[in-house]
Parts: sequence; structure tokens; C-alpha cells
Amino acid sequence: MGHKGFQINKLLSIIMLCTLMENSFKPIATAGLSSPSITMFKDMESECNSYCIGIVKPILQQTKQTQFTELQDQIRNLNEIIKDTEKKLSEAEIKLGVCEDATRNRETLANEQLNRKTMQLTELQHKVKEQDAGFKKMEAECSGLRSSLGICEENIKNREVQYAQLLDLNISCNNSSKIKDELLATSKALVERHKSAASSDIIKVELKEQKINEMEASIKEKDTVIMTHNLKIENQTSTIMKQTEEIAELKAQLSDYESPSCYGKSTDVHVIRVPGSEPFPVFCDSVLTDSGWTVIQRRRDGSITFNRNWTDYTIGFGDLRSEFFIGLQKLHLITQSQHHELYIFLQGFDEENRYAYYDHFLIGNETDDFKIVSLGLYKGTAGDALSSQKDMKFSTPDRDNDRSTGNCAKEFRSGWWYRKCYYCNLNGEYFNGKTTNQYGINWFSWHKNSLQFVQMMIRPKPH
Ligand SMILES: [Ca+2]
Repeated sequence: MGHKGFQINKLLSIIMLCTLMENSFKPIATAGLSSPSITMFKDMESECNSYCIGIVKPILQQTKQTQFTELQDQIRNLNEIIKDTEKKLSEAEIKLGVCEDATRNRETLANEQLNRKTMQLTELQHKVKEQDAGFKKMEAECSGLRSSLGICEENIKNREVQYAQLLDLNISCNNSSKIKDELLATSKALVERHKSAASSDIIKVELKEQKINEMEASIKEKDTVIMTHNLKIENQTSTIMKQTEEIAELKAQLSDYESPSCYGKSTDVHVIRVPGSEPFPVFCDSVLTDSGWTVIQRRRDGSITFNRNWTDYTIGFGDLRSEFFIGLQKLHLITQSQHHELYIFLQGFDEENRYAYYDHFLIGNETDDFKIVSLGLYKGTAGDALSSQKDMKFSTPDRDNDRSTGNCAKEFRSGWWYRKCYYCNLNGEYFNGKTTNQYGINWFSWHKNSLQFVQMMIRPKPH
């Protein structure tokens, strides 16, 4: 800086000198002087140098010194300003750094909060999912709490025992009342703390128990609802089963109503339907010989009389499960509806069984007085006692259709296809035990005595 200041001062001195010189010679120059004037100027210049410098030099030096001092001041001021500015700049940089840090911190905090909220949200979702499982956990916790309650109660008891012991100690430590008070205070505080902890646990357990009770009540309500529903379902199932049974029964009846014979039916009373008649009950027998027979007459104990009039024999009489005659009108309708065969089962009081079979049994209508139109071929073990009655009309005591001059039906006290009068009479009087009289149930081709059991059966002849 010193060297630079010196050069500046030197420059200033030259400028001042040249100014002085220019002002001294200006009138000459403006008067249009040329080369000779320049030569004169140079002379004056050297003269000036020799005179003026001696005068000006101290002034210039003074001036230079003053300016130098001022310049130095200015430089100092400038340096101070620069220092201030640098100081402010560093402060500003520090503040800027602080601000950036603060901004970064806030961003970090904000990101952390965001992450935390996201985690909380995820946790909440998990908690919601875990609530169902929470019930079981709660129960487990409750049992744990119950056991911890027990432990706490035991602790309390222990503490109370300790308290009592401490009281004893207190008595023995009368000499040191301060220690005693401290011990008492400590033990009381411990007891209070344990009591407080225990009561807190009790409250927790009570809350859990309350929740469990509420859940149990809810479960009971649901059980009641389920039981009600179960009862309803049971009732409905029972109703459905009853209805199914009824339907099956109705179907069986319907099947009976549509069936023209005992074919495929069990040994029992069934309903059949033949053309020209409403459905009517018959007794079906599938055990006496083979299956599908319709019983048309049975004698077994003499429980009813067969000494009956035309009307009774036309419509039938007796009990289908005991002694009965099916009725001539039905016999006519059944046997004319399709080809029927006839099976007569006979049993004596000596328990011997015989049978007579005819392969085409047909009874005429009432106009023909229900005569035996056809019997077909005989087969059997009892002998053919019925063929002698073929083509005979039916006679009853009140309707004499026989070929006798007398009244066979009246004579032999029954209805039958009498000729003059009979070779068999299965509607004769029932006699308990052996009798050879002609009024009994007779089949003379085999048996001379009245029979114990007779059953006449028909069925459509299998093709
Ligand atoms: Ca007669």
C-alpha cells in the first residue's frame, strides 16, 4: 500500500505541474504559434523546473503527505467495513444454517409423525381384527388376573402378617422411636401400595367379569333363540314326517283304489276296484298257499250264521277278518272282469288239510241268479265236489232256484248253488267237533264230517 500511495502522490505532482505550465503558455498557443513556440516552451519548462520545484516541492510534499494520510484513513475505514460485512455475512450464514437445520428437523418430525400415524392406523386395523380373538385372550387374562388376585390377597395377608410382626417389633424397639416410626410408615406405605395394587387388580377382574357376564348373557339369549329355532325345526320335521306318512298311506290307498285285485298285496284288508262298482274292501291272502288271493268266503268258528236270505247273500255279510261271505254281486263283477281261478282250502277237525282248485271260475249276474257259469279244470287233493253244482243258480231259503221239488236252501239252512240238493255245501251249519249229519259244512268227495276250517279264494289267472 505504501508503494502504491507513493506512486499516486508522484502522479498528482506531475499533473499539478503540467496544469500550471499549460495555463502559463495557453495565450501563446492560441495566437497560432507553431514549432518555434514549442521550443520556447521547452526552455520555459526547464527554467520552471529549476525555479518552481524548489517552491512547489515542499507544498507538494505536504499535500502528498496529507492525501496519503487521508487515503490511509479511507483504507482503514474500508477494511473495517469489509470486516463488518464479513462478520455479518458469517452471522447470516450461521442463521441460514440454523434455519436449514430447523427446516430439516421439521421435515424429519413431520415424516416421523406421518410414519407413526400410518403405524397407528395399521395397529388399529390389526386390533379390530384381533378383537374376536381378544375374547378368548380376555378369558385367559381373567383367569390370570384371578390367580394374580389370589396372589395379591396372599400378599396382603403376608403384608398384614408382616405389619403385625412390625408392630411387635415396634413394641420391642421402644428405645428407638424414630426407627419405629420410619418402619411403621414404610410398612404402612407398603401395605397401602399392595392394597391399592390389589384393589386395582380387583377392579380389573370385576370389569372383565362384567364383560364375561354380558357375553354369557348374550350367549344365553342366542342359545334360547337357537333352541326356539330347533324346536320349530323339530316340530316342522315331525309335521313333515307325519305328512310323509299320510302321503304314503294315501298313496297306498290310492294304489289300492286303482288295483283290481290282491296281486302284490300283503295278507290283510285292502281296497280293490273292479268295473261296475265303487272301490270296496277285501281280505287278501298271500300265505295260505301262494300270493295274491282274494278271499271270498271263510268258515272257522261258527261265530256268525250262514242261514241268511237272498239280500244278505247278494250284498255279502260277516267280518273280513273272521267269518264272512263276500256277496254274489261282487263275486259276479270280479269274476267277469277278467279270467279268474278258484282255490278252496279245507281242514278237518283232525287238522288234515286238502284243497280243490278250478282254473276258470265265473259267476253270472243277478238276472241269472248268480249261477256258476264256469269252473274250468279241476286240480287238487280234496276231490272235485263242486262240478256237480256247475250251471246251478244260487238259492237261499227265501229264493228257491234249485232243481229239486223241495227247497234245498231252506232244508239245509244256507245259501248255495243247490241242484237236488248238493255234493258239497260250504255254507252249511258250523258244528264244533265231528258230526256226520247233512246240515254241516261238507265236501263229500273227501270228507263225510263237517269241516273245521274252510276258505274260498279267487285271483286273476296268471297268463
Ligand atoms: Ca226247488
